[in-house]
Amino acid sequence: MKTLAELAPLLSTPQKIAITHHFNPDADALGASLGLFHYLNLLGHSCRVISPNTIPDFLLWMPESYSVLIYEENKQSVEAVLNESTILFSLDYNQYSRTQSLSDSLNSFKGTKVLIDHHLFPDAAFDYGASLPSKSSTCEMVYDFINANNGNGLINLDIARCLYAGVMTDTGSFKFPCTTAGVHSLVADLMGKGLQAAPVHQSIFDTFKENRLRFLGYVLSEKMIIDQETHSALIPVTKDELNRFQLKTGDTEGIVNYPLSIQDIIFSTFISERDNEIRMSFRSKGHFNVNEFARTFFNGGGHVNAAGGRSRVSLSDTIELYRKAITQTENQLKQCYKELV
Ligand SMILES: [Mn+2]
Repeated sequence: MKTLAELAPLLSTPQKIAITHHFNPDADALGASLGLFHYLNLLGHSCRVISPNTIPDFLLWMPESYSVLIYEENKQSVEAVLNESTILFSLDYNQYSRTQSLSDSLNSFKGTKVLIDHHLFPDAAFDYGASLPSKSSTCEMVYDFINANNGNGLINLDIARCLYAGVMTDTGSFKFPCTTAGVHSLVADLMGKGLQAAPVHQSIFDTFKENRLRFLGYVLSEKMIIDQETHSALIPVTKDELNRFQLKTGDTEGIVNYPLSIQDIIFSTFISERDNEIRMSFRSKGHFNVNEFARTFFNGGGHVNAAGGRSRVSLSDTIELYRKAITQTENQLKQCYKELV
């Protein structure tokens, strides 16, 4: 894979560009896509953002989110855009399978394939790009890319708001260890260009419907299981409970983080029973590697402090597997706890 810097000559003439992100886009995936979209358009390229599936409501404020093509709703238009594009950007994911049903079309893309991502283990399919786990977010990498191309002067409020959203969410509002001095410099630079940070924060975090907050109250009060011995917490929820509170996709987002606000808890797991599978989210504080935990036990992965996984057995069997996994990692959990305090 060639570096992003080597892409510059190709971008010196107007190109048709398709920008994609992973299934179930979050603020980093969509923010990076639209931030790059606005920037490349300013350079005279003709761009389209393609999302594998629908964009959650709390991200629809992003400038031009309504122009994003949704593959699941508009397969023919997406195929047409991919056919006429010369460059394909993959943002916030590094394996085409992360786009689910879109992956076949991306795999057979004939033009130049570019990767900008911050996850581990990139696929060999990309011609140019980088996947840097040391970076807080894909939005930070898009910002770096713009700067490396001497484009900082082109960063307008639309770009600033999109990029800020991804950096803010992927750093847990600037509290995760990936919040480097560089991240704060980026924010200072964007604010220097007129970015209002508070409204971005509000549009993303203060958008709960009543049922969602009541569900949060219910699970924290009735479902959260704390194991002080291993410094871990588990929240399992059934399909019935999700239905009872009429939750929509994305409504359980963030619940996994709450147990980490308890003193001495360094590892948190959220398990939810969905239509065809059991979904799992993992979060940790300090050195406990949830990417490794998810990979080893639950066919998943992610980052050191945030990862996801899945299970094809029943909810109760999954909980049983989880308990076995905790037993196997107990010493590691205790060691990581000691290092933290
Ligand atoms: Mn990300």
